[in-house]
Amino acid sequence: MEKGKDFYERLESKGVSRRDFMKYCTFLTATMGLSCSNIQNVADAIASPAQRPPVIWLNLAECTGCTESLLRTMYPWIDELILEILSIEYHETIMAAAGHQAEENLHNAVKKYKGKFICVVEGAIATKYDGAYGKVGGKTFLDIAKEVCPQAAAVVCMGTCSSFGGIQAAKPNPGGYVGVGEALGIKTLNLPGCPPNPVNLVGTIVNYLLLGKLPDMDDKGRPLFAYGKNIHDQCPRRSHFENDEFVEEFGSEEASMGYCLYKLGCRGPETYNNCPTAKFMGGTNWPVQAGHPCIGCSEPDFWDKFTPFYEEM
Ligand code: FSX
Ligand code: SF4
Ligand code: F3S
Repeated sequence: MEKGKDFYERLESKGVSRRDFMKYCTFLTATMGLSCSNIQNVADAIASPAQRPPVIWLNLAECTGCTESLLRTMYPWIDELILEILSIEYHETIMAAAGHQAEENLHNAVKKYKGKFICVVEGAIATKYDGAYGKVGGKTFLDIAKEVCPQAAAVVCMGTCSSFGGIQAAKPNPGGYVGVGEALGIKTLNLPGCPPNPVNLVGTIVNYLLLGKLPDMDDKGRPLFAYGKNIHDQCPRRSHFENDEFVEEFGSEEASMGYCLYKLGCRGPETYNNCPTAKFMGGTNWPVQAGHPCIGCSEPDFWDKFTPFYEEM
């Protein structure tokens, strides 16, 4: 039987052609830094995964922008894709259960998939006053994370808040908010960005499905395929104050999109992320292309380190 036949039929019933899906896989393969000979492997890993890793998704102190960015991309079928490759056992924002039933679901999922599930965390954790600054269902975020994260096969932090504390950790930070790794003293894979780019979560998961391990990371726990270069080194606006190499590399259309925003406070030179190549909304645009300086939203402590925004560094 053709690999993933049901999957393609389901996509087609949503108006997504196989061609659209392969275009997405080509984009994903390039984003993951793999050669194009892997496109079919990437497509197979999504269409007919050998295993669907169970996922428990926690929402702690955050604005839910991370889930929004995941579910509201230009691809109306990305939710389908995510649900195809992952087996989401618990997700506070998208599940139907509430109250005691939700608590029970979480407890049961942790017990059933102990040592096997991926824990995706959105949001920071309050550490002062026994974590009293952040609670859900009568339990502190700190206690929930302590209960769930150490039982996981891997902890993936989605967004700057869970990775490094984010806006909750900005001065004066009365609740003592920090990222998950720091709060629990564990190693996490971090996908910072406020919000992060969903393609980097999909890339991380596909890497796990293809190779059975998490991607290589830098000293801040960020996957190198996405955070290995700074924004400035990949920015087409550089062509206006540097050299013509960018015109050659990106083409004259990209290179003519406007002047450098450094004097308007762009933090691209100090920010590591793949926004210029992965872009947002299904690859259509990213802040600097839209005319807004990069505010460094994926860097640790960016609210303290990079404010006031719109002022030259
Ligand atoms: Fe933080 Fe995410 Fe910014 Fe918001 O969950 S990274 S405030 S986009 O929602 O955590
Ligand atoms: Fe660098 Fe920002 Fe200028 Fe782009 S707009 S070249 S990232 S300083
Ligand atoms: Fe954030 Fe800068 Fe990218 S503000 S979204 S890291 S361009």
